[in-house]
Amino acid sequence: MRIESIELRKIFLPYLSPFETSGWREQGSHAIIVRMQADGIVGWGEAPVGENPFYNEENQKSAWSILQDYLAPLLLRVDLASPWDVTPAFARVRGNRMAKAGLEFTVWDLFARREGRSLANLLGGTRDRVEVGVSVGIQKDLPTLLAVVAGYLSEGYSRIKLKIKPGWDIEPARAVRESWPELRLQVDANSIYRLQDAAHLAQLDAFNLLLIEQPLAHDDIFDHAELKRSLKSPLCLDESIVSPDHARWAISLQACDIFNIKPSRIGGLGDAKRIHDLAQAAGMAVWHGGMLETGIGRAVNVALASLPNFTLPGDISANDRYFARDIVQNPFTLNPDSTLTVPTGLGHGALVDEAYLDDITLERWELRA
Ligand code: SMG
Ligand code: MG
Repeated sequence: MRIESIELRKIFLPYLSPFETSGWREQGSHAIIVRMQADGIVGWGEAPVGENPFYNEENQKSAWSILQDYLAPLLLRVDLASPWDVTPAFARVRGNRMAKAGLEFTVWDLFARREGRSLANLLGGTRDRVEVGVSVGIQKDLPTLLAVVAGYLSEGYSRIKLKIKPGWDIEPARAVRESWPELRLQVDANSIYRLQDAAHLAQLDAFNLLLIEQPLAHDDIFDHAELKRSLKSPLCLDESIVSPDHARWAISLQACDIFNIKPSRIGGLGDAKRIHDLAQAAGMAVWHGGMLETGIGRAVNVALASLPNFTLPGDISANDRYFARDIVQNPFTLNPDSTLTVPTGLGHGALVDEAYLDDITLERWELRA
């Protein structure tokens, strides 16, 4: 397959409410949306970069320039035998994995459409529904947090993740656990703690958590291995696992019990599937994370989460948890059993609302072969 054109758009799509983590607060999606044409087919993808380089090193401006100056021109020069050829074609460009993923997802969508298959089917998905939960940002006080959690539970979500930071960790976890003794509950620190906080973090063991996600540095594996020995709660890595090699190192060092897999963080679906397979072979569970994607990235995530070793609920909530209006005509809705239905149509299945996408586009750029 030769890609004939690549169109990029910078967007701003406001969230229903700001999302706050241990290190930043964002008001909306600053993703880059990708549209490609090949063999008379149109494919769509998303690089779910943020406004600022606070989750990883990338942001909307950096991804915009790396895509235009390097990745899009490289992709137009390759004859693709399969979507697996994209990642090696980008190997000379270090890092910048979300920018790479935006293009790689789109190529998977094109191949799936050309073969008349769904993306989930092409990836080897085995489920028709995926279990999901909600990631709840840091709130102004405990009563507000309990009201927000109660709201999501009443919508039918059966697993809650709390964002934590020093001063907003033990008490929020305790308050939610006391209110809902049976709730599937987990926490995510986004790299705010250090190894010397081990005794403090061990207090979270009292709350029967599914997991504690990424307490230590974004690029650490070594200290997490030591921290894990002092925690009873399962330890999960997110930011630290950016490639199959990182996954292999973490497994070998016994640095965690569980991986959060986000194909955007990993540079694409190919390497995300490799990590899924490595974890499965090592007897380690994985679950699907989220980057508050628009309906396009969300459809990609749902397809990947249909693979067999995704055995814990994903941070892949229904579109209406994020946006008053999304840029797709077929948003996911939550099933009563806290699942989303895996699309069975062509490609990832998101039907882009191009008129609304135009409305929220800040800048457009196109490259033709
Ligand atoms: O997509 O529902 C979602 C958000 C899930 O908490 C979530 N993601 O570290 O796992 C994580 C965070 C990163 C969000 S960055 C804006
Ligand atoms: Mg995380």
